[in-house]
Amino acid sequence: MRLIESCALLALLCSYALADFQPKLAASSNGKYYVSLDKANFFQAFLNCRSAGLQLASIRSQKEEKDIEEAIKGANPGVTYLNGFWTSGTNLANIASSQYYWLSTGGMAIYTKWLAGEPNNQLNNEHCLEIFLGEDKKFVWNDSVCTVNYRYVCQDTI
Ligand SMILES: [Ca+2]
Repeated sequence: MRLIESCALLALLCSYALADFQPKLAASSNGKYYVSLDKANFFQAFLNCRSAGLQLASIRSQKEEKDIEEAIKGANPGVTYLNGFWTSGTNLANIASSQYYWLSTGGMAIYTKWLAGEPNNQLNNEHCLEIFLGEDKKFVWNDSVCTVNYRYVCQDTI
């Protein structure tokens, strides 16, 4: 096989291999957010977003919160009570603190939308931030167990 054919074959194989690692994502109407169709734990969600050239989402303002809520609703017309989605929020760098940081940006979570009573670090085992649809059909935040599988939201720019 000539060199050029080898390279072409390698590129083809690589593109298939990469395709196998692409998470299933639904793009939001504004093209900024990608809502997963699969579930993964917090760490795998972070890797899945990166493997798609994206970042696990961060929510730094009311505007970003609203945009992410719209993206989730848009990707999930049937989204129901308690459906949770991972963001990049975590306090794993210092679990003694209830201050959360966005792993994708390194920034402190200043804007917040915690459900009343959260983050509660239940059983001293909740260190990752999910956004979920609350009982009153409004999205709120909760600290949850990082190894639980949830859907997740990626974003294309920070
Ligand atoms: Ca909690």
